[in-house]
Amino acid sequence: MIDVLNSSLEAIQLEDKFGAHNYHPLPVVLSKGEGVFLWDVEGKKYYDFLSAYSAVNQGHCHPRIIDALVNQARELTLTSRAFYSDKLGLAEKYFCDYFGYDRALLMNSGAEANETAIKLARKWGYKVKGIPANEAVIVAVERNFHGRTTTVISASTDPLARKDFGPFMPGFQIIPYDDIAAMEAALQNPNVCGFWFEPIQGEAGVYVPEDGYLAEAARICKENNVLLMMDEIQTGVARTGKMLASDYEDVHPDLLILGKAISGGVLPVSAVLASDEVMLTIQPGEHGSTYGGNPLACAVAMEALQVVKDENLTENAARMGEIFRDRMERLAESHDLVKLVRGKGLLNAIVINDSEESETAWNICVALKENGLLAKPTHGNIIRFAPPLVITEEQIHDCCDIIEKVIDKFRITPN
Ligand code: IF1
Repeated sequence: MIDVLNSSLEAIQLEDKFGAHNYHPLPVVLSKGEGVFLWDVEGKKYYDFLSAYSAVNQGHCHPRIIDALVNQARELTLTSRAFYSDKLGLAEKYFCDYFGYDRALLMNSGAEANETAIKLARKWGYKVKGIPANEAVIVAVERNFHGRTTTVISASTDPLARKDFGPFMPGFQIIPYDDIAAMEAALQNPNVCGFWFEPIQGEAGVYVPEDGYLAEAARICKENNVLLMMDEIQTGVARTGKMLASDYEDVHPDLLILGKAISGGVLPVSAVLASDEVMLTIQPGEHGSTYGGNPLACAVAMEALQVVKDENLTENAARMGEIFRDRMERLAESHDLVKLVRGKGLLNAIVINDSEESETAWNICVALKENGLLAKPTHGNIIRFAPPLVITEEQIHDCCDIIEKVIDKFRITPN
């Protein structure tokens, strides 16, 4: 018997009583989404400025994507890869044509796509580069976020992501982000098979590297016969004002790692794209997943990506992002509570002028919620702002008005 919830409070109490406490959500219970808007159980309307961490770039419940889901769901949802389906080949070709690669391997979560990329880089390292067995090294960067599985967190530098989850997977070397000299040095090691990073570090607080970093990273990888493994799970699919953040510097990653918005927030789809040389190092039976590349995921992903092109979401993200950062920069000039704004396209964050340990960013987000805008702090005192890319100029100004009104009235409560 499926119970119906009568209030937000009841929903929170149920999760508190029956669920794992692996999150600390903002106190709001959502029951409906459409475009840039969300509604809570009591019917209050909000602007969504998180987009489910950039998974809902096309806007909530996009009609074309929902239709693709429903139509396919009525035909065939899952066969497993033990048999062929009539959708996987079409989706693989669609992905390859869309992003310019030879081959695609579809998985489910972003963490799984990163795990797949690690396995591909290692396999290529042994079979093509000739690295001695079990000696392959993948170089990653400080403050990375690539998911929550135990191999992925083995490369994390975040104590919260690692504490009491050891022992960890060997074979990772960590260097500073946005540091070319450190990368030149690390990739001299002939056992390095991959350099693995995000073109903009989302979770860390929307850290945008110096211009030229992506191009330099690609040059150094090429010179050292190392695979460039780019995690575009959060920055991809038009979020930063280009289809991929890599496009800002015309970089073509050897391993392109995608997730989140490739399925428009409808169901989990992730993918790794690569050349024949890299992808064909994996033989039948060496990798897989029950739901990976299922017909439903394929139908939804093709429509979700087509919507991005048909609705010019890349251009809109670039234009709306300019307007947003301009208004936040003016806010930072007039309020010492806001230190700075940074980001590209519609992946932005403001840094609050208070200690990392303070509750200020959280309290500002609670006040924003009360004023009809949903956002959430990331590490410490940084608030990420990432609305769906379908947001209009009028709506972005409306949201900036809300943010300014909240910051204007906000007073830091003394500890
Ligand atoms: C959480 C963060 C964002 C990602 C990048 C891989 C993954 C993610 C660049 C893994 C996922 C999500 C996970 C979610 C919160 C959110 C998040 F705060 F955790 F880091 F967006 F910044 N690469 N990010 O951003 O993809 O397995 O989740 O599908 O775990 O709390 P996933």
